[in-house]
Amino acid sequence: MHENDMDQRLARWDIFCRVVDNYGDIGVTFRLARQLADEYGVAVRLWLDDLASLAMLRPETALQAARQTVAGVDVCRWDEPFDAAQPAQVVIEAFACGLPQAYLEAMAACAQKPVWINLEYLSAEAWVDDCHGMASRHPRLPLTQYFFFPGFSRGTGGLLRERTLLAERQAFRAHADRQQAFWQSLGINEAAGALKISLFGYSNPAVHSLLDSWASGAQAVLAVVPENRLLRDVEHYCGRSLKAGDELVHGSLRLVVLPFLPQDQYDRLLWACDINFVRGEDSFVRAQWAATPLVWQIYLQDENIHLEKLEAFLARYTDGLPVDAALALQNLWRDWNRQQLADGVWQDCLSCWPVLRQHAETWAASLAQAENLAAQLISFCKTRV
Ligand code: TRH
Repeated sequence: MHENDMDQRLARWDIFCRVVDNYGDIGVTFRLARQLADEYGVAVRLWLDDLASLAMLRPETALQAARQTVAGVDVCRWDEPFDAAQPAQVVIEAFACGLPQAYLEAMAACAQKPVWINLEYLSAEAWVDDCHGMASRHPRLPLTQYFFFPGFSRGTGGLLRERTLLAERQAFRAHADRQQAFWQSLGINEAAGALKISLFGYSNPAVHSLLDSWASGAQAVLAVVPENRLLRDVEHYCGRSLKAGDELVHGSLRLVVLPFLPQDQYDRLLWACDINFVRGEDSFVRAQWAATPLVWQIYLQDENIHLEKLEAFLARYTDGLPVDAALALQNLWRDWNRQQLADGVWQDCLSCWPVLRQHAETWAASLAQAENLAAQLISFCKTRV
Protein backbone atom coordinates (compact mmCIF):
# COMPACT_ATOMS: atom_id res chain seq x y z
CA MET A 1 0.00 0.00 0.00
CA HIS A 2 1.19 3.52 -0.77
CA GLU A 3 2.44 5.50 2.24
CA ASN A 4 -0.05 8.34 1.67
CA ASP A 5 -3.00 5.98 1.34
CA MET A 6 -2.02 4.50 4.63
CA ASP A 7 -1.85 7.92 6.30
CA GLN A 8 -5.32 8.77 5.03
CA ARG A 9 -6.56 5.64 6.72
CA LEU A 10 -5.21 6.89 10.04
CA ALA A 11 -6.43 10.48 9.81
CA ARG A 12 -9.26 10.29 12.36
CA TRP A 13 -8.78 9.13 15.92
CA ASP A 14 -11.12 8.77 18.88
CA ILE A 15 -9.62 8.73 22.37
CA PHE A 16 -11.86 7.60 25.24
CA CYS A 17 -11.03 8.76 28.74
CA ARG A 18 -12.90 8.05 31.93
CA VAL A 19 -11.61 10.00 34.89
CA VAL A 20 -11.29 7.42 37.65
CA ASP A 21 -9.59 9.69 40.15
CA ASN A 22 -7.06 12.49 40.22
CA TYR A 23 -5.68 14.14 37.09
CA GLY A 24 -3.48 11.50 35.48
CA ASP A 25 -6.18 10.00 33.24
CA ILE A 26 -7.00 13.33 31.66
CA GLY A 27 -3.40 14.59 32.00
CA VAL A 28 -2.10 11.80 29.79
CA THR A 29 -4.95 11.56 27.28
CA PHE A 30 -5.23 15.29 26.68
CA ARG A 31 -1.48 15.57 26.18
CA LEU A 32 -1.57 12.73 23.66
CA ALA A 33 -4.62 14.13 21.83
CA ARG A 34 -3.05 17.55 21.59
CA GLN A 35 0.24 16.24 20.26
CA LEU A 36 -1.47 14.07 17.64
CA ALA A 37 -3.45 17.09 16.44
CA ASP A 38 -0.56 19.59 16.62
CA GLU A 39 2.29 17.56 15.25
CA TYR A 40 0.75 14.87 13.10
CA GLY A 41 -2.32 16.66 11.71
CA VAL A 42 -4.62 14.00 13.10
CA ALA A 43 -8.30 14.90 13.65
CA VAL A 44 -8.75 13.84 17.26
CA ARG A 45 -11.95 13.53 19.23
CA LEU A 46 -11.39 13.18 22.94
CA TRP A 47 -14.42 11.56 24.59
CA LEU A 48 -14.31 12.61 28.21
CA ASP A 49 -16.71 11.90 31.06
CA ASP A 50 -15.50 14.68 33.36
CA LEU A 51 -14.97 18.15 31.91
CA ALA A 52 -14.21 19.62 35.33
CA SER A 53 -10.95 17.67 35.46
CA LEU A 54 -9.90 19.01 32.09
CA ALA A 55 -10.77 22.52 33.26
CA MET A 56 -8.18 22.18 36.03
CA LEU A 57 -5.48 21.60 33.40
CA ARG A 58 -6.99 23.84 30.70
CA PRO A 59 -8.99 26.61 32.39
CA GLU A 60 -10.56 27.69 29.06
CA THR A 61 -12.64 24.47 29.06
CA ALA A 62 -16.39 25.18 29.05
CA LEU A 63 -17.95 22.97 31.72
CA GLN A 64 -21.37 22.68 30.08
CA ALA A 65 -20.40 22.20 26.43
CA ALA A 66 -21.32 18.89 24.84
CA ARG A 67 -18.62 19.57 22.26
CA GLN A 68 -15.83 22.15 22.07
CA THR A 69 -12.34 22.65 20.72
CA VAL A 70 -9.60 22.92 23.33
CA ALA A 71 -6.07 23.55 22.04
CA GLY A 72 -6.91 21.95 18.69
CA VAL A 73 -8.58 18.93 20.26
CA ASP A 74 -12.25 18.21 19.61
CA VAL A 75 -13.43 17.50 23.14
CA CYS A 76 -16.73 15.60 23.28
CA ARG A 77 -18.58 15.00 26.49
CA TRP A 78 -18.96 11.28 27.09
CA ASP A 79 -22.54 10.91 28.27
CA GLU A 80 -24.31 7.67 29.03
CA PRO A 81 -26.31 6.40 27.26
CA PHE A 82 -23.87 7.06 24.46
CA ASP A 83 -25.37 8.55 21.29
CA ALA A 84 -24.44 6.85 18.05
CA ALA A 85 -21.17 8.13 16.61
CA GLN A 86 -19.33 7.08 13.47
CA PRO A 87 -16.19 5.36 14.76
CA ALA A 88 -12.83 6.84 13.86
CA GLN A 89 -10.10 4.87 12.11
CA VAL A 90 -8.05 4.56 15.29
CA VAL A 91 -9.74 4.10 18.64
CA ILE A 92 -7.75 4.58 21.82
CA GLU A 93 -9.27 3.20 24.97
CA ALA A 94 -7.27 4.78 27.75
CA PHE A 95 -6.41 2.69 30.78
CA ALA A 96 -8.97 -0.03 29.97
CA CYS A 97 -11.80 2.45 30.57
CA GLY A 98 -14.34 0.31 28.66
CA LEU A 99 -15.83 1.59 25.40
CA PRO A 100 -19.57 2.31 25.20
CA GLN A 101 -21.40 -0.77 23.95
CA ALA A 102 -23.09 1.15 21.12
CA TYR A 103 -19.74 2.40 19.92
CA LEU A 104 -18.24 -1.10 20.03
CA GLU A 105 -21.11 -2.41 17.93
CA ALA A 106 -20.58 0.43 15.45
CA MET A 107 -16.87 -0.46 15.26
CA ALA A 108 -17.77 -4.05 14.53
CA ALA A 109 -20.12 -2.93 11.76
CA CYS A 110 -17.40 -0.96 9.91
CA ALA A 111 -16.23 -2.53 6.65
CA GLN A 112 -12.68 -1.52 7.52
CA LYS A 113 -12.36 -2.24 11.24
CA PRO A 114 -10.78 0.55 13.30
CA VAL A 115 -7.40 -0.08 14.89
CA TRP A 116 -8.35 -0.51 18.53
CA ILE A 117 -5.68 0.27 21.11
CA ASN A 118 -5.77 -0.09 24.83
CA LEU A 119 -3.34 2.50 26.15
CA GLU A 120 -1.93 1.03 29.34
CA TYR A 121 -0.44 2.46 32.53
CA LEU A 122 3.24 3.28 32.67
CA SER A 123 5.55 0.80 34.32
CA ALA A 124 9.30 0.19 34.32
CA GLU A 125 8.85 -3.53 34.99
CA ALA A 126 10.52 -5.98 32.60
CA TRP A 127 7.33 -7.91 31.70
CA VAL A 128 5.99 -4.83 29.92
CA ASP A 129 8.34 -5.50 26.98
CA ASP A 130 6.71 -8.88 26.44
CA CYS A 131 3.14 -7.61 26.61
CA HIS A 132 3.57 -4.46 24.55
CA GLY A 133 1.69 -4.83 21.25
CA MET A 134 -0.11 -8.01 22.24
CA ALA A 135 -3.45 -8.67 20.56
CA SER A 136 -6.67 -9.80 22.17
CA ARG A 137 -9.75 -10.78 20.22
CA HIS A 138 -13.15 -9.58 21.39
CA PRO A 139 -15.09 -12.60 22.73
CA ARG A 140 -18.14 -11.89 20.57
CA LEU A 141 -17.49 -9.17 18.01
CA PRO A 142 -15.10 -9.34 15.04
CA LEU A 143 -12.67 -6.92 16.67
CA THR A 144 -9.09 -7.12 17.92
CA GLN A 145 -7.65 -4.95 20.61
CA TYR A 146 -3.92 -4.21 20.96
CA PHE A 147 -2.21 -3.45 24.24
CA PHE A 148 0.09 -0.49 23.98
CA PHE A 149 2.44 0.01 26.89
CA PRO A 150 4.34 3.22 27.56
CA GLY A 151 7.71 2.53 29.11
CA PHE A 152 11.39 3.18 29.48
CA SER A 153 12.93 0.41 27.40
CA ARG A 154 13.23 -0.11 23.66
CA GLY A 155 10.64 -2.87 23.73
CA THR A 156 7.85 -0.53 24.89
CA GLY A 157 5.84 2.31 23.37
CA GLY A 158 8.05 5.00 24.94
CA LEU A 159 6.98 8.19 26.66
CA LEU A 160 4.95 11.21 25.65
CA ARG A 161 7.29 13.96 24.50
CA GLU A 162 6.26 16.82 22.27
CA ARG A 163 8.60 17.71 19.43
CA THR A 164 9.75 21.03 20.90
CA LEU A 165 9.60 20.11 24.57
CA LEU A 166 13.31 19.72 25.24
CA ALA A 167 14.27 22.77 23.18
CA GLU A 168 11.71 24.85 25.07
CA ARG A 169 13.05 23.61 28.37
CA GLN A 170 16.61 24.45 27.29
CA ALA A 171 15.60 27.94 26.21
CA PHE A 172 13.80 28.51 29.50
CA ARG A 173 16.82 27.36 31.46
CA ALA A 174 19.23 29.44 29.40
CA HIS A 175 17.40 32.70 30.10
CA ALA A 176 17.46 33.91 33.69
CA ASP A 177 15.04 36.70 32.74
CA ARG A 178 12.42 34.17 31.58
CA GLN A 179 12.73 32.28 34.83
CA GLN A 180 12.45 35.48 36.81
CA ALA A 181 9.38 36.53 34.83
CA PHE A 182 7.88 33.11 35.50
CA TRP A 183 8.40 33.37 39.26
CA GLN A 184 6.97 36.88 39.20
CA SER A 185 3.92 35.65 37.31
CA LEU A 186 3.36 33.34 40.27
CA GLY A 187 3.72 36.27 42.66
CA ILE A 188 7.03 35.00 44.03
CA ASN A 189 10.15 37.09 44.44
CA GLU A 190 12.73 34.41 43.97
CA ALA A 191 15.38 34.44 46.70
CA ALA A 192 18.87 34.08 45.23
CA GLY A 193 20.68 30.99 46.44
CA ALA A 194 17.63 29.17 47.76
CA LEU A 195 17.06 25.59 46.66
CA LYS A 196 13.74 25.64 44.83
CA ILE A 197 11.52 22.62 45.40
CA SER A 198 8.03 21.87 44.10
CA LEU A 199 5.78 19.61 46.14
CA PHE A 200 3.01 17.54 44.54
CA GLY A 201 1.86 14.28 46.04
CA TYR A 202 -0.81 12.22 47.70
CA SER A 203 -1.48 12.55 51.38
CA ASN A 204 1.81 11.84 53.13
CA PRO A 205 2.48 12.44 56.82
CA ALA A 206 6.22 12.15 56.09
CA VAL A 207 6.00 15.72 54.83
CA HIS A 208 6.39 16.76 58.49
CA SER A 209 9.92 15.41 58.80
CA LEU A 210 10.75 16.69 55.34
CA LEU A 211 9.70 20.24 56.18
CA ASP A 212 11.54 19.97 59.50
CA SER A 213 14.73 19.00 57.67
CA TRP A 214 14.35 21.95 55.35
CA ALA A 215 13.57 24.36 58.18
CA SER A 216 16.52 23.27 60.31
CA GLY A 217 19.10 22.85 57.51
CA ALA A 218 21.83 25.32 56.61
CA GLN A 219 20.57 25.51 53.01
CA ALA A 220 17.84 28.05 52.30
CA VAL A 221 14.82 26.31 50.70
CA LEU A 222 11.95 27.79 48.74
CA ALA A 223 9.18 25.18 48.68
CA VAL A 224 6.27 25.81 46.32
CA VAL A 225 3.11 23.81 46.77
CA PRO A 226 0.39 23.97 44.13
CA GLU A 227 -2.96 23.22 45.78
CA ASN A 228 -3.10 19.44 45.95
CA ARG A 229 -3.83 16.70 48.42
CA LEU A 230 -0.44 16.93 50.11
CA LEU A 231 -1.31 20.45 51.19
CA ARG A 232 -3.57 19.00 53.91
CA ASP A 233 -0.50 17.44 55.55
CA VAL A 234 1.40 20.70 55.15
CA GLU A 235 -1.49 22.45 56.90
CA HIS A 236 -1.27 19.95 59.69
CA TYR A 237 2.45 20.67 60.03
CA CYS A 238 1.82 24.42 60.12
CA GLY A 239 -1.18 24.15 62.43
CA ARG A 240 -3.30 26.40 60.20
CA SER A 241 -5.31 26.21 57.03
CA LEU A 242 -3.57 27.31 53.85
CA LYS A 243 -4.74 28.57 50.48
CA ALA A 244 -3.14 29.81 47.29
CA GLY A 245 -1.10 32.95 47.95
CA ASP A 246 -0.26 32.05 51.54
CA GLU A 247 3.35 32.09 52.54
CA LEU A 248 5.19 31.10 55.67
CA VAL A 249 8.77 31.21 56.85
CA HIS A 250 10.16 28.72 59.31
CA GLY A 251 13.94 28.70 59.88
CA SER A 252 15.63 28.13 56.50
CA LEU A 253 12.33 27.21 54.88
CA ARG A 254 10.10 29.57 52.97
CA LEU A 255 6.93 27.87 51.79
CA VAL A 256 4.55 29.38 49.25
CA VAL A 257 1.17 27.95 48.33
CA LEU A 258 0.20 28.26 44.66
CA PRO A 259 -3.09 27.62 42.92
CA PHE A 260 -3.31 24.38 40.95
CA LEU A 261 -1.58 25.54 37.75
CA PRO A 262 -2.64 25.06 34.13
CA GLN A 263 -0.74 22.08 32.73
CA ASP A 264 1.70 24.09 30.58
CA GLN A 265 2.54 26.33 33.50
CA TYR A 266 3.11 23.33 35.73
CA ASP A 267 5.71 22.14 33.21
CA ARG A 268 7.49 25.44 33.62
CA LEU A 269 7.38 25.11 37.37
CA LEU A 270 9.14 21.76 37.02
CA TRP A 271 11.79 23.38 34.82
CA ALA A 272 12.22 26.30 37.22
CA CYS A 273 12.76 24.16 40.31
CA ASP A 274 15.90 22.36 41.45
CA ILE A 275 14.02 19.33 42.78
CA ASN A 276 10.48 18.18 42.07
CA PHE A 277 8.31 15.98 44.22
CA VAL A 278 5.82 14.38 41.84
CA ARG A 279 3.32 11.55 41.82
CA GLY A 280 1.28 9.17 39.66
CA GLU A 281 2.19 9.02 36.01
CA ASP A 282 2.15 12.26 34.06
CA SER A 283 3.92 14.60 36.51
CA PHE A 284 6.41 11.79 37.08
CA VAL A 285 7.29 11.72 33.37
CA ARG A 286 7.32 15.49 33.04
CA ALA A 287 9.72 15.78 35.97
CA GLN A 288 12.07 13.43 34.12
CA TRP A 289 11.90 15.65 31.05
CA ALA A 290 12.71 18.58 33.35
CA ALA A 291 16.10 16.88 33.75
CA THR A 292 16.46 17.72 37.42
CA PRO A 293 16.35 15.39 40.42
CA LEU A 294 12.89 14.19 41.35
CA VAL A 295 11.20 12.28 44.13
CA TRP A 296 8.32 10.10 43.00
CA GLN A 297 5.32 9.18 45.10
CA ILE A 298 3.76 6.24 43.35
CA TYR A 299 -0.02 5.65 43.20
CA LEU A 300 -0.98 3.15 45.91
CA GLN A 301 -2.19 -0.25 44.72
CA ASP A 302 -3.56 -3.30 46.51
CA GLU A 303 -1.12 -5.85 47.89
CA ASN A 304 1.75 -3.42 47.58
CA ILE A 305 2.06 -4.00 43.85
CA HIS A 306 3.10 -0.38 43.56
CA LEU A 307 6.26 -1.09 45.56
CA GLU A 308 7.43 -3.54 42.88
CA LYS A 309 6.85 -0.86 40.29
CA LEU A 310 8.77 1.62 42.38
CA GLU A 311 11.73 -0.76 42.68
CA ALA A 312 11.65 -1.52 38.95
CA PHE A 313 11.97 2.15 38.15
CA LEU A 314 14.58 2.79 40.83
CA ALA A 315 16.71 -0.05 39.47
CA ARG A 316 16.67 1.50 36.02
CA TYR A 317 17.09 5.05 37.20
CA THR A 318 19.97 4.49 39.61
CA ASP A 319 21.89 2.24 37.24
CA GLY A 320 25.23 3.93 36.61
CA LEU A 321 25.05 6.23 39.62
CA PRO A 322 27.93 6.08 42.14
CA VAL A 323 26.95 3.79 45.02
CA ASP A 324 26.55 6.49 47.67
CA ALA A 325 24.33 8.66 45.44
CA ALA A 326 22.24 5.64 44.36
CA LEU A 327 21.74 4.62 47.96
CA ALA A 328 20.87 8.13 49.12
CA LEU A 329 18.26 8.49 46.40
CA GLN A 330 16.79 5.03 46.94
CA ASN A 331 16.50 5.65 50.67
CA LEU A 332 14.69 8.93 50.18
CA TRP A 333 12.27 7.51 47.59
CA ARG A 334 11.53 4.40 49.61
CA ASP A 335 11.00 6.38 52.80
CA TRP A 336 8.80 8.91 51.06
CA ASN A 337 6.64 6.09 49.74
CA ARG A 338 6.41 4.26 53.02
CA GLN A 339 5.49 7.64 54.49
CA GLN A 340 8.17 7.76 57.13
CA LEU A 341 11.53 9.46 56.72
CA ALA A 342 14.53 8.12 58.62
CA ASP A 343 16.90 10.69 60.13
CA GLY A 344 19.40 12.07 57.67
CA VAL A 345 17.83 10.77 54.42
CA TRP A 346 17.22 14.22 53.07
CA GLN A 347 20.67 15.44 54.10
CA ASP A 348 22.34 12.44 52.47
CA CYS A 349 20.61 13.22 49.20
CA LEU A 350 21.53 16.85 49.41
CA SER A 351 25.20 16.00 49.82
CA CYS A 352 25.04 14.03 46.53
CA TRP A 353 23.23 16.87 44.85
CA PRO A 354 25.76 17.72 42.07
CA VAL A 355 25.96 14.05 41.06
CA LEU A 356 22.18 13.65 41.11
CA ARG A 357 21.69 16.78 39.05
CA GLN A 358 24.13 15.60 36.41
CA HIS A 359 22.52 12.20 36.42
CA ALA A 360 19.05 13.66 35.84
CA GLU A 361 20.43 15.37 32.70
CA THR A 362 22.01 12.16 31.46
CA TRP A 363 18.83 10.20 32.16
CA ALA A 364 16.61 12.64 30.26
CA ALA A 365 19.03 12.66 27.34
CA SER A 366 19.08 8.88 27.18
CA LEU A 367 15.26 8.69 27.30
CA ALA A 368 15.10 11.19 24.48
CA GLN A 369 16.98 8.75 22.23
CA ALA A 370 13.81 6.68 21.99
CA GLU A 371 10.97 7.63 19.64
CA ASN A 372 8.17 9.44 21.49
CA LEU A 373 4.94 7.62 22.34
CA ALA A 374 2.71 9.43 19.81
CA ALA A 375 5.10 8.64 16.97
CA GLN A 376 5.35 5.02 18.09
CA LEU A 377 1.57 4.74 18.26
CA ILE A 378 1.28 5.98 14.68
CA SER A 379 3.93 3.55 13.47
CA PHE A 380 2.21 0.73 15.31
CA CYS A 381 -1.20 1.59 13.82
CA LYS A 382 0.31 1.74 10.33
CA THR A 383 1.21 -1.89 10.67
CA ARG A 384 -2.35 -2.80 11.70
CA VAL A 385 -4.52 -1.08 9.06
O1 TRH B 1 -3.20 13.02 39.58
P1 TRH B 1 -2.38 11.80 39.53
O2 TRH B 1 -2.20 11.11 40.79
O3 TRH B 1 -3.00 10.81 38.48
C1 TRH B 1 -3.23 9.40 38.54
C2 TRH B 1 -2.09 8.56 38.70
O4 TRH B 1 -1.26 8.81 37.62
C3 TRH B 1 -2.47 7.12 38.72
O5 TRH B 1 -1.38 6.29 38.84
C4 TRH B 1 -3.17 6.73 37.48
O6 TRH B 1 -4.04 5.73 37.78
C5 TRH B 1 -3.97 7.79 36.86
O7 TRH B 1 -3.79 9.09 37.28
C6 TRH B 1 -3.67 7.71 35.38
O8 TRH B 1 -0.90 12.20 39.02
P2 TRH B 1 -0.35 12.54 37.57
O9 TRH B 1 -0.39 11.34 36.71
O10 TRH B 1 0.94 13.18 37.76
O11 TRH B 1 -1.36 13.60 36.98
C7 TRH B 1 -1.42 14.91 37.46
C8 TRH B 1 -1.66 15.88 36.32
O12 TRH B 1 -1.92 17.17 36.84
C9 TRH B 1 -0.46 16.01 35.40
O13 TRH B 1 -0.89 16.11 34.06
C10 TRH B 1 0.15 17.34 35.82
C11 TRH B 1 -1.07 18.12 36.21
N1 TRH B 1 -0.87 19.25 37.13
C12 TRH B 1 -1.20 20.50 36.66
O14 TRH B 1 -1.59 20.67 35.49
N2 TRH B 1 -1.07 21.57 37.51
C13 TRH B 1 -0.62 21.45 38.78
O15 TRH B 1 -0.52 22.47 39.51
C14 TRH B 1 -0.26 20.14 39.23
C15 TRH B 1 0.26 19.98 40.64
C16 TRH B 1 -0.41 19.06 38.39
